[in-house]
Amino acid sequence: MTHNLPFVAAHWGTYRAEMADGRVRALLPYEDDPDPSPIGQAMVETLDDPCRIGQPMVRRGFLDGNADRSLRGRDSFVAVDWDTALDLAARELLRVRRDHSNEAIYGGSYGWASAGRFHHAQSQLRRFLNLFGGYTSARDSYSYAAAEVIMPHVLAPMKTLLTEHGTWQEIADRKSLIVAFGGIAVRNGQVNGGGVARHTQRDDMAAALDAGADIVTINPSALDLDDSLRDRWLSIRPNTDMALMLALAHTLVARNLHDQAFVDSHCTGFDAFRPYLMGQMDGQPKSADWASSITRIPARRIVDLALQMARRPTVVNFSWSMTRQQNGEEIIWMAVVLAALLGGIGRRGEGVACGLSAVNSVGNRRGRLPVAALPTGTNPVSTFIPVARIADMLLDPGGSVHYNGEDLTFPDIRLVYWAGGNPFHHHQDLNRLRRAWERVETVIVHEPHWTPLARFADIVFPATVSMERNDLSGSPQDTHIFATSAVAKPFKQSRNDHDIFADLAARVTGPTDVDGTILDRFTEGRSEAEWLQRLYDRTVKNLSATMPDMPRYDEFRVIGTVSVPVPEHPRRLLENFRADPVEHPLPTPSGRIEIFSNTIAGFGRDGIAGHPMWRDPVEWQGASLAQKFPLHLVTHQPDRRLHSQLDQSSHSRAGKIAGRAACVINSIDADVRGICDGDIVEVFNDRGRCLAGASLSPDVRKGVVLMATGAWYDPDWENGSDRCKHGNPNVLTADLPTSEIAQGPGALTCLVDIRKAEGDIPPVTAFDIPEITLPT
Ligand SMILES: Nc1nc2c(c(=O)[nH]1)N[C@H]1C(S)=C(S)[C@@H](COP(=O)(O)OP(=O)(O)OC[C@H]3O[C@@H](n4cnc5c(=O)[nH]c(N)nc54)[C@H](O)[C@@H]3O)O[C@H]1N2
Ligand SMILES: Nc1nc2c(c(=O)[nH]1)N[C@H]1C(S)=C(S)[C@@H](COP(=O)(O)OP(=O)(O)OC[C@H]3O[C@@H](n4cnc5c(=O)[nH]c(N)nc54)[C@H](O)[C@@H]3O)O[C@H]1N2
Ligand SMILES: [Mo]
Repeated sequence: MTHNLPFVAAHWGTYRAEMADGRVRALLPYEDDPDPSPIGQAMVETLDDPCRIGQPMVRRGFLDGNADRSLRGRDSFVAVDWDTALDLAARELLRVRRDHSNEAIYGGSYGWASAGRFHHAQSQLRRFLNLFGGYTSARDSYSYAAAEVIMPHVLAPMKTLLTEHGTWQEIADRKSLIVAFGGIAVRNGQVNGGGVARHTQRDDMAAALDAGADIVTINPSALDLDDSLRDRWLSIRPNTDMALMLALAHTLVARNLHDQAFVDSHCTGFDAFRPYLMGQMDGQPKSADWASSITRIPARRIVDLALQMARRPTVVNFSWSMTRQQNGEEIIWMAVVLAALLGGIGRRGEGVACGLSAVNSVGNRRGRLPVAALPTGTNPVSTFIPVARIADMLLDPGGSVHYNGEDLTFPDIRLVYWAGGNPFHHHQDLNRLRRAWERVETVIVHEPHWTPLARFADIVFPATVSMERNDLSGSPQDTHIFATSAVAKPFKQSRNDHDIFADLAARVTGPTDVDGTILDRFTEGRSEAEWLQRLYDRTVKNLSATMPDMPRYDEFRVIGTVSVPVPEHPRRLLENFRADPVEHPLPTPSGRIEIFSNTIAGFGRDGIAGHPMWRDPVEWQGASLAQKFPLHLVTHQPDRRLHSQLDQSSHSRAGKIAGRAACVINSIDADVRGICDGDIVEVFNDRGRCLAGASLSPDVRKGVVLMATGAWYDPDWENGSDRCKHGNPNVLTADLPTSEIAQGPGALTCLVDIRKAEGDIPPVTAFDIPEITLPT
C-alpha cells in the first residue's frame, strides 16, 4: 500500500517517499505516472552526500580584505555561524545600496532552482530584494530568448503558443508529417519546470506514429532518434537550418505549391520577402541547390521533402536548440513563415510547433493550471539586461547594448546575489565569465551543494533541498497540484531560502522606512504552513469556475493531490484567427502573421532586413576559422540529470567516460586523430579547453561532436586554468548574442578541435569540496 506515502516533487517527476527508521529508503514513482524518470532516485543519495553544505561559509580571501578577487573558485572557506554570515551579508547589501544605489545589485539569478511554489528560490530572492529597494534584473531565458522576443512581433507570445499548443492526439488524428528541425528529443520530456505528474509524451509520440503520422528529423546527430525513424533522418551541417527552411519555401513558391490564399488573407509582407527568396534582390535564388551547398543535404532530398510537405498535413516543429544559435530569432521566424506558406496555421495537426517534447508539457493535452505563486512585489529599479549578457554587463559598466529596439546601458554592478541557478553551468565562455566575475566586489549565494557557483562565491548560505521542505507543487503547464512533504530533516545547519531571507530582512531597512526592518513585510507574519495554506486558497479561488468543489486545505494535505480536468480543445488564439482574422486578429502590430516586420526593420540594425534571411554565422563549418578548428561542437541537454543538478549522483556519473563528460565523435574524425573509444581527449579552441571521454559513434555527423551540458566546472588551476578537467563544454562555447533583436545565448555557435590527452592527466576534482577552516 503506497497510496498514503508522502509526496516529493521535482522538475523531473513526482514520487512517494518510502521511509524506514525515520529515513527515506527509496522514492517510488507516483502511481499514475506511466513513464517515470530515473533521475528521481538520485535525490535520495544526494541528501547527505559529501557535496552538501552544512554550515554558512565565507571565502577566506574575502574575510582577509578581498584584495585578490581572482582567488574565487580556488580559495578556501571559513565555516562561520549563522549570525556572523547574516551580519556580513546585511552589511554588504547596505554598503552597496548606500554607496552605489540598488541598481548596483545584480539579482537576475537565472536558473531552474527546484520545484515547489513557495520554496522557489528566485521568487524568495525577488521578494526580498524588491522590499530592499530593488535590483538590476534579467529578461528572457537561456532556453529560447530568441523566440520569446521575435514571436510577439510576428505571430504571438511564446507563452500563449506554449499554453495553447497542438497535441500528439491531433497529429495522430491527421496522420501529420512532422518536419522536426533539431529533432524531437524524448529524453528532454523527462522534465518540466515546476514539476511533472505524468510522463506521457513517449507513448503519445509512439501512438501518433502507429496511427500513421511521420517524422522527418533534421539534426546533425541521430542519437535521439527512434530506430523506426532512421531512414527519415536528414543529417544537416550545424547552424544551417535557415538555409534549409528557405530552400523548402523556395521550392514551394517556385512550383506554386504554397497557399497563396492563406498568405493573402492571414499574412502581411510576403511581397517584401518574395524577391529575397526568389533571388530577384541579390541574384541568388534560395533554391535547393543553393541550400545544399550550405547544409550539405542533397538538393534532391530537399525538393522531395518540400513536395511531401505540400501533399499532407504538416507540422513545422522547431526544437528550442534552434533558438540558441546566431540568428536564432530569424530561424524561428522562418519556421513560422514556412508554416504560413503551407497554409496550415490554426488548423489542428498542422502549423508551427514550438518544441515538441522539449519539456514534458509541449505536445501533451494540457490546459493552464492557475496554481498560485509566491507574490514577489514590484521592482523599484527598472534597469535590466537580456539574461545572457551578464558577462558583457560586468565587463563594461556604462557600455550599451541594443535589445528589441531599445538601447540599454549596462549598470555598474558591485554585488551579485544568486539563489537557485548556476551561471558556471549555464553561461557561455566560462573563462570570460570568470574574468567578468572578478569585477564584482561581493558575491552572495544560496546553495545546497558545493557547486561551482558556491565555490565562486564570497558568502555561501547552505540551503535545504525540496525533500527537506513542505510545499505546494504543480507546474502551470501541468494537470496536478501536490501537497509535498518534508521527508528528511534539513542537512546539518542548512535552512530554507525563505528563512534565510527572513533573517536578512530582520537586519536591513527598506529604502524609505529607515526606522524599521523589512521583516514584517517580507514574511507578512506567516509561518511556512500559513503561506502554503494561502497559496492553496488562492489556487482554489483561481479554479472556482472550473472546480467549485475543491477540497479544503487540511483535506488536501491528507489526500495529497488534486488533478484538474483538461479541456478537450483549449480555446485557441490561432484557431480563432484562422476562422476570422478580422474578428480575431493576432496580437502582432498588423494583426496578421508578419512575413515582413516593419517593427524589426525599424530597429535599423546592420544586416537585419525585416524578414528572415541567411547570414553566415561567425562560427560554422563554412567559416575560415573551420580550417583551424574543423569540428562543430553541439552542446545539448543531458539525459541523466537536469542541467548541472545531481551531476554528483551515481545515475549521472554512470553516463561518464573515464569519469569525464562524454564527447561523442564520428569514428572517421576519431580515426584521423588516433582517438579510440573510451580515450580521454582534450577538446579545445581559442577560448578554452576541456578534458572529456571519447565515445565513437556513426550516429553523429562527420565533422560534428556532441557534448551534453552540466558537468560541474572544474578548472585546472595547476596546469592551466583555461582548461576544465571534467568536461564542461561551456569553456568552449562563444559568448555571442543570437542577434541584436533578442541578445539571446548563442551557445550552439562553436568550432573546436580534439586531440588525445597526453602526459599526466589530472584527476577530476569537481566533487571534492574546498578546503574549509574554522575562524581564527
Ligand atoms: N552550452 C550550453 N549551455 C547551456 C545550454 C545549452 O544548450 N548549451 N542550455 C541553457 C539552458 S536552456 C538553461 S535553462 C540553462 C540552465 O541553467 P541553470 O538553471 O542555472 O542550471 P541548474 O543546474 O538547473 O541550476 C540550478 C541550481 O539551483 C540549485 N538549487 C536547486 N534547488 C535549490 C533551492 O531550493 N534553493 C537554492 N538556493 N538553490 C537550489 C541547484 O543546486 C543548482 O546549482 O543552461 C543553459 N546553458
Ligand atoms: N533530461 C533533461 N531534459 C531537459 C533538460 C535537461 O537538462 N535534462 N533541460 C530542459 C531545458 S531547460 C530546455 S530549454 C529544453 C531544451 O530543449 P532543446 O533545446 O530542444 O534540447 P537540446 O537537447 O539542447 O537540443 C535538441 C537537439 O538539437 C540538435 N541540434 C543542435 N544544433 C543543431 C543545429 O544547428 N541544427 C539542427 N537541425 N539540430 C541541432 C541537437 O543535436 C539535439 O538533438 O530541454 C529541457 N529538458
Ligand atoms: Mo532551458
